[in-house]
Amino acid sequence: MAKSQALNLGIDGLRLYRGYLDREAQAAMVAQIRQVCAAAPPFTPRMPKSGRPFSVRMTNCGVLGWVSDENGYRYQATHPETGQAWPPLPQALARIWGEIADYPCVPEACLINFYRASAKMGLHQDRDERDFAAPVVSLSLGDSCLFRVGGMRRSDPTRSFRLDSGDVVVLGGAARLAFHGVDRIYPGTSTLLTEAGFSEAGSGLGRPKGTGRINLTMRRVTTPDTVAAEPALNGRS
Ligand SMILES: O=C(O)CCC(=O)C(=O)O
Repeated sequence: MAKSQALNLGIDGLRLYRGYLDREAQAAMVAQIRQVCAAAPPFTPRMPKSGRPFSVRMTNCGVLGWVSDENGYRYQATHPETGQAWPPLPQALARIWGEIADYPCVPEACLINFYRASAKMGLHQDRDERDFAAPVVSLSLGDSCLFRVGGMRRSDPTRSFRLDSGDVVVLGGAARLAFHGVDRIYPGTSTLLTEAGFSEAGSGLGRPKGTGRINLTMRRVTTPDTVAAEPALNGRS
């Protein structure tokens, strides 16, 4: 696995690790995501109240998964369509968290977003978790995107930068509740998903087969009652 130094972009609490995963590790991660999709098929989330569909498709792994529909945003232990428990968090993802989250407990949820060429994600805060002391750790795979991040208020000034396949972003500390989103995908900027044979049918990604972007965000949802009872994952020991 490639490791890289965190870049300081001048946003307190935001760390960007360019090329955190090398190509081989990215391909191995895509293979793991395919297995997650086989057990927990991607679904189209809907906006609370209006029921308007998101442009991204989603699934989850971990003990909890994030879902959205007419009843609101929430974490739940089961897939909204199959009713089955989410598949476990792959060890390779838990390892990344352990190496850079600087938090003593395992992530409980990993939301997996599938972006086809035209998909985007509007500015939002990740605030459905109870424990904001834990960061959100996000891995990009496949086509590059333009990522935007602002402050604690939607109206705060924002900055945009490109995220490429293998990059990892940590939103922690002062940036934990920063508004952020994805303005656009740059189609055809990566061959990762094509070469990994990622199936369009499973992922909901756009044509040609395998293009698009996958984003994984690991989150701690609940506040740990007894930190000592949790397996420590800090890779820096
Ligand atoms: O796709 C990304 O890079 C961001 C995803 C995101 O903001 C989210 O899942 O809350």
